[in-house]
Amino acid sequence: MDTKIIKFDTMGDKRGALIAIEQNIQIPFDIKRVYYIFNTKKNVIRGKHAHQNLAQVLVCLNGSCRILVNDGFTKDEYLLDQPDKGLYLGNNIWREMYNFSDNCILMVLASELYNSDDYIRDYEQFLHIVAQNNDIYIKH
Ligand code: T46
Repeated sequence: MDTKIIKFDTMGDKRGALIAIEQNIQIPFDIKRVYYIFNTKKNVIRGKHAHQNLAQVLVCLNGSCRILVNDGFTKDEYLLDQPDKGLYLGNNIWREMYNFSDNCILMVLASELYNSDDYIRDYEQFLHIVAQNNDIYIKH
């Protein structure tokens, strides 16, 4: 699966901690966009889509949340609960974010500008695209 955890070095001194993130160093792409998700209500599931041409790294700056990832063959779950832990997501990964703590701030670094046409929001269509990409014949 095209996902991985990236650990960031924490620099610090007696005043506190600092993490620096640079494109093509800690992040394996040019960063074209940054957004952050916060004030997410309890019991809400966000995401529920995949991207065709977008790499992203998700970092929980405060609080915690869980991320389900699914490449059409296997599923995995990550807990993001530390600002020194990033979750890299490549193309064609179905993602669902849930269990947001009240104080959760989820920052996302993205390889492309926002493009609503890049989203695959239908799960059956996602499975179909994954099967096509892997030359798997789908019986109807
Ligand atoms: C993803 C997960 C991790 C914009 O106008 N520009 C943007 O850059 C983004 C990301 C969103 N929006 C608008 C589109 C919607 O009207 O913000 C609203 C909420 O977006 P969405 O429902 O897509 O949010 P999530 O949390 O379900 O998904 C987001 C990203 O969209 C998605 O790419 O991988 O976070």
